[in-house]
Amino acid sequence: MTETQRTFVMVKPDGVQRGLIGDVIGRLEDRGLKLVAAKFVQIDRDLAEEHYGEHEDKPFFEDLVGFITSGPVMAMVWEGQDAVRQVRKMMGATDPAESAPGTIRGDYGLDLGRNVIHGSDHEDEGSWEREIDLFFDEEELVEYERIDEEWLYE
Ligand code: DAT
Ligand code: MG
Repeated sequence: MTETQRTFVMVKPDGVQRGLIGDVIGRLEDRGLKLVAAKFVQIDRDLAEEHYGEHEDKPFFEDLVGFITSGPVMAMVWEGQDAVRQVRKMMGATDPAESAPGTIRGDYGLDLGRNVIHGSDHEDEGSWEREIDLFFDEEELVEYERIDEEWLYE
């Protein structure tokens, strides 16, 4: 059986301003993923630079940090079978122009710099733990069972 995982997901400032928090949460809930933590916050520069540390040498780093700190974000942790990869699939490609219709970015974005959602990288082993730790304390991660869990998993 594929392992149960936790992944860090964030509705970015454009998604918040455009009223897409509910839709994003709804899609993840409908898929069967379980919300285990959520925080509505405005990220400061230090946190943004740390979160996007892997991109610090890229030419777009300054714009990226400026954008992610420009307004509140909805930071969350979601849990489920193969959650990291499955959320990435639901998000779509990094560039919304290349994202398939039906994905979050493919349905709501047009511009690479305004791509609505962040999700931990499934190819970057350990990135999800690092990102969850950056945004949440251990006691903020809630353990409970969804009432439909026995119908979601064989
Ligand atoms: P993802 O958000 O799909 O994990 P990433 O980690 O490669 O993509 O990049 C982080 C964010 O940086 C991405 O959501 C949008 C922005 N970005 C990535 N590549 C870019 C580029 N070539 N020009 C401008 N912004 C870029
Ligand atoms: Mg990434």
